[in-house]
Amino acid sequence: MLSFCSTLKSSSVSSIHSCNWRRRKKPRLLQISAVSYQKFIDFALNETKHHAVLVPSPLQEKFDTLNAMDGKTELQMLSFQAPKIRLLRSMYIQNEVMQVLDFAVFPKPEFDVPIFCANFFTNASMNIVVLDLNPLHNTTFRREYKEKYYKGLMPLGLKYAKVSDMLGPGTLLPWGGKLTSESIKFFSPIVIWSKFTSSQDKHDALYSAFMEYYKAWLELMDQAVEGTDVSQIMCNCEAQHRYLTWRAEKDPGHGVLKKLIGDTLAKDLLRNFLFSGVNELGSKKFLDYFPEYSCEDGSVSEKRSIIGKSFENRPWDSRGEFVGNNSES
Ligand code: BLA
Repeated sequence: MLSFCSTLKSSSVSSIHSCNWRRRKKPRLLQISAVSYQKFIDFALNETKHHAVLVPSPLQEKFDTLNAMDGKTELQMLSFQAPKIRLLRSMYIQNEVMQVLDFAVFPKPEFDVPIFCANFFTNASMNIVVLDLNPLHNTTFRREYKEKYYKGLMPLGLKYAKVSDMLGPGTLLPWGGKLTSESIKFFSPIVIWSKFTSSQDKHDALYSAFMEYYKAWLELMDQAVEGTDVSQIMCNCEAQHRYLTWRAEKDPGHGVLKKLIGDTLAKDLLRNFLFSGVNELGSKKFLDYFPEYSCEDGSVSEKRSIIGKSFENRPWDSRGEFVGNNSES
């Protein structure tokens, strides 16, 4: 189903090669911005191999390389599984003016370890970045969960959230400002949420944060002990399903994906690759989890947020306690 676009690739490639000497140079915007998310993927896969035996996921066969309708954009998909990992998958999108990385690792439901989440969108003028170990359970209400996973990670979070003396004043990856209020519940106290214009320093800081966060996640995975309590496993499963349901419906990347590959393929990619498990891990629907999005006719509201945007500043203090909107005017 995903392969019909592949003809677009060959036509775009041949049109580039058939150009004559008057051809203008390809725009080099992204080379200037000094970023390539390929090395992030290479690092993560290499590092994972030191901790687990990765085998290709059954999804790999269907979701491989895809060429967008514009004939200029390539989407590269990779997916694996491992004894403790239900799905490790990455999507890397690139063209002459944009690069996107969506890298996530979902544990098997027997483990309550957080979900590793790296979402980076880069175009000529802006970088939009989310890097986190997304909690499976609410870190405000489930104190023991917060203690178990985030207490030890707070120094790492603070390192990237605070002024770095070594690298000059100011935070390298400053809080990105107001965001969809509903999203904050899926983030942990160490989330890096940032928006910035490209510079070598920022991209180096992002790569360094990615490496450190990923190593930290792998450590958690190494230490994780398989749960045996059925109700606990069911609880992990539902938490992951709720997360997948949210993202498959409301992730901010949908618009870009639909533009690149059309509504039908985008939906297929979202439900069967990026957030695979949404059809299998549970039977609840979006409105069962998020009834506030219900329209009068019973359909799901197209709005991304019902509450609106909030959290101008980081809503956690240095101990990882949620302080919400207190710091807002
Ligand atoms: C913007 N992406 C955003 C924003 C967030 C995220 C918080 C700011 C806008 C907002 O407030 O919603 C990311 N939100 C997340 C993540 C979670 C969440 C990771 O709730 C997890 C629970 N981003 C991608 C991909 C693309 C992309 C794959 O991850 C494109 C294919 C694009 N993200 C993208 C764009 C914007 C954005 C274009 C800015 C436009 C907008 O805000 O609508």
